[in-house]
Amino acid sequence: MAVPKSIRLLGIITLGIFFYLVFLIYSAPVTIQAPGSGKLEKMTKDPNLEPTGEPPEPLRRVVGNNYSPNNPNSDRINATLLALVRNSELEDMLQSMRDLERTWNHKFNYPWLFLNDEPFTDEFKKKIREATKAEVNFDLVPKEHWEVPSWINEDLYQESVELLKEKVQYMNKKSYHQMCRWNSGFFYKHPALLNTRYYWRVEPHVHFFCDVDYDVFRYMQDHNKTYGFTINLYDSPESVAGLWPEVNKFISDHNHHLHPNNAIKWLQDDHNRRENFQKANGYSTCHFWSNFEIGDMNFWRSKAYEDFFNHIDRTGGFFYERWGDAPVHSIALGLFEDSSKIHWFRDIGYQHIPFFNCPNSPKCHGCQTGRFTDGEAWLNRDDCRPVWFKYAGMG
Ligand SMILES: Nc1nc2c(ncn2[C@@H]2O[C@H](COP(=O)(O)OP(=O)(O)O)[C@@H](O)[C@H]2O)c(=O)[nH]1
Ligand SMILES: *[C@@H]1O[C@H](CO)[C@@H](O)[C@H](O)[C@H]1NC(C)=O
Ligand SMILES: *[C@@H]1O[C@H](CO)[C@@H](O)[C@H](O)[C@H]1NC(C)=O
Ligand SMILES: [Mg+2]
Repeated sequence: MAVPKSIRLLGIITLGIFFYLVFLIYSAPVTIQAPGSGKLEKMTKDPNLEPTGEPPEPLRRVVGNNYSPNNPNSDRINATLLALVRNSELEDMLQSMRDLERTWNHKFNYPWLFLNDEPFTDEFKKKIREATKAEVNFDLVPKEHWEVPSWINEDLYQESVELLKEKVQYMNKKSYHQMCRWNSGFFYKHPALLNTRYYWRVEPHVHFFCDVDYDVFRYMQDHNKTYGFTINLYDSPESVAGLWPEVNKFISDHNHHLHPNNAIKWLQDDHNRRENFQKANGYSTCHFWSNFEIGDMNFWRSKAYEDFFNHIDRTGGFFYERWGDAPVHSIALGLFEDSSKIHWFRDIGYQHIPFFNCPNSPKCHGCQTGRFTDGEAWLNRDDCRPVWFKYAGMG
């Protein structure tokens, strides 16, 4: 049956408009605005597109055998690679290790420490040991660091799960809440870490893309850095709705803990993602993505952080909501630390699904320069780096 010409034309125009809209949505994710949100902050140019080299000297490099695995007088400092991981994640852990050993640790041979709430299997230990020539240690998380604290009411937890499970990922997975609480307030208290100052947190199933030819721990120490990150994100506001009000209570009683050069403006930014700020009751939800961290545990061991952690822990928010260690760490750093001591490791190419840090450097292979996500286009809105750079700079 012949379709009249006018109808055919209408069809073509409708299709045309449809594809144009699809094009708009996918070609310009950074300018998409949620209803009611303000204008999005825009970096004039993504710094990952600019040629990226090493951070400033002094940098400590391999010379002769100064970083050999068995050298008792090596140039290594008081630091370790650190992974909390389950036996079932062996293959994913090996993949992360292979990348980090290839790009960095086969040169510097820092020890690895693997922690677990259950004993590691012999197979796990054997395969992990084979993946590095550096020292490897395995240990259990002490029970009292992992178990659900006595003040958590099981019925209230179950009710909270029912309320939030549709909106908050992992809400119904109790071990995830335990893991977040442990990463917030306990990892640096592990007996095997008491003589260690710096750590590099490594998760299973992450990627490292760029050769790094200096000792990053030494960089932290020589440049007085407390914390290094690669990715800076917005969080799901429903997971932390009650956190900022508790932070405010804490601050009003402990004003003296605030650092004069803090980054509270980053934490309170309401410009880009106004709906996050509103749902999180005054917190931008911006945070350092903590599956990657290079840090100085003396910060977590400070009086300010201990007081802060105890305050928020007592409220039960790690269970009745799903406060993550990333927002908890980030809020503490943003309040109690000099923001110039927080370093963006722009030169460390990194991926944890679904986000990347991929600099423009001949030392990088296997990631697409400047790509922020390989997930859905709307995930590009989750980049909070512009807000961090605006308030704290790129140091
Ligand atoms: N031993 C142990 N490790 C866990 C548990 N839950 C999470 N982890 C570890 O905690 C980190 C974060 O968990 P992951 O599943 O990657 O969460 P996601 O990255 O937020 O999706 C990873 O290093 C996991 O191996 C647990 O119950 N036991
Ligand atoms: C390593 O760091 C820890 C924590 O800061 C400290 O107690 C310890 O004395 C340091 N050890 C060495 C050998 O520097
Ligand atoms: C780091 O701090 C020490 C002691 O406060 C100071 O002497 C040194 O100059 C600082 N170094 C840098 C690179 O800021
Ligand atoms: Mg993970």
